[in-house]
Amino acid sequence: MKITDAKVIVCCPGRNFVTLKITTDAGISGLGDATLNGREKAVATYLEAYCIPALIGKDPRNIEDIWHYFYKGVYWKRGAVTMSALSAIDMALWDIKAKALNTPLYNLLGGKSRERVLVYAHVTGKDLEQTLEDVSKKVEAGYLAVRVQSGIPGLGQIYGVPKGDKPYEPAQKGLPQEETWDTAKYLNFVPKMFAKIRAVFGDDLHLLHDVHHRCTPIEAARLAKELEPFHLFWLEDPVTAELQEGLRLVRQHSTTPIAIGEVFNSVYDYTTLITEQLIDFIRMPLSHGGGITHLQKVAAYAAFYHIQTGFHGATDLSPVNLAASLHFDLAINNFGIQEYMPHQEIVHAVFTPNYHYENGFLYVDDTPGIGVTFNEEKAKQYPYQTACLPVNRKTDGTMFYW
Ligand code: CS2
Ligand code: MG
Repeated sequence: MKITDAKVIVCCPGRNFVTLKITTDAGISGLGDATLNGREKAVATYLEAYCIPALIGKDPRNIEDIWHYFYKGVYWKRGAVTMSALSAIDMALWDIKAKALNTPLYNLLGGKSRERVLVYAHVTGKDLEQTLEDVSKKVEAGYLAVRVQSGIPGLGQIYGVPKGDKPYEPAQKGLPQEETWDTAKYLNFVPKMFAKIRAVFGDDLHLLHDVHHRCTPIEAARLAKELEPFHLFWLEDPVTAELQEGLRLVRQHSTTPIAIGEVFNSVYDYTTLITEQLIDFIRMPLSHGGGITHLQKVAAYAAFYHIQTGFHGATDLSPVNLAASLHFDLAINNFGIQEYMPHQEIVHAVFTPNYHYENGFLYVDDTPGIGVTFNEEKAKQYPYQTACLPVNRKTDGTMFYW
């Protein structure tokens, strides 16, 4: 079998997505998600200029060799753009292989370890009252796990809180919008929020929270310690994790489980975190972390340190990534939970998913391959629109992490 063509389709059905389609001489094609929120054109250009020409003529069945061609063979290694491109190539090759063997992808990953995938929903609100209402809505919808983000008294627009009634999409058209932040106000509010949620909804609902990289290690240690009575399923990205050893300070002070890695793109981002058991869940998604080939290795490595998966699954990762993640989630033993932010209906005009939600779980069907179909004609109706993630300043004007 030979790769005869490959192309990148950038489209914007409600938000931007980058999709790689690889076609073979057997008439089988595969899809990969190359979306990197706010940096879509960078990944598309890298694929078109430097990857696709080298893909033509290769045997798509040699996934491991092609992975290393675009990893070891590239002098300037790693990084979000290059690894998102490699992830999409890898995803598309696994899609082709499974289709060629006429089997759903999970069968190539060890088969089913479970029949369904536990997911968590996003709960949000401009204030505590609205947030509690949204918890109720998600519980009524059958979710067993919810990630809770809320507006902070005294602060304006912050991460995780939609504007008005629009669905939450952090990337906005044009140049980055500015948000403001006050860690002291945040640290004073969040424990009170979870105390209230536990008081109203009891102990069984899995509660998660995303700090979104905004504490110093000692601030994160304080927060993790103060949240212990509420038994969170996880506290996500408590600190910006370029300094992996920073998590030692958090670990010393709290038993609140920690999840990290949605902004990571290779195993090397995790080595200290995993080997020193500083985390409990790996978040690095298939579409940014080197695809199935690399995440198989990282998830296996993590398993020996009692660490589970909890893949990123925000709406800025496409249905191709979500479906591939579900196959992976079904197969591995150390699965933890899957993030599930349902895409807007308009997205399904272009991407036809092969998964469905039911009572707190996602189910993927037995369509061969990853199982998502992509309508190229429809995609043309939604041209790319420049959109950037916000930037974030402390209330004193200091530039901070978003
Ligand atoms: C968030 C993401 O889902 C999450 O955990 O951290 O929504 C993140 O803000 C976006 O993916 C950024 O594009
Ligand atoms: Mg996050």
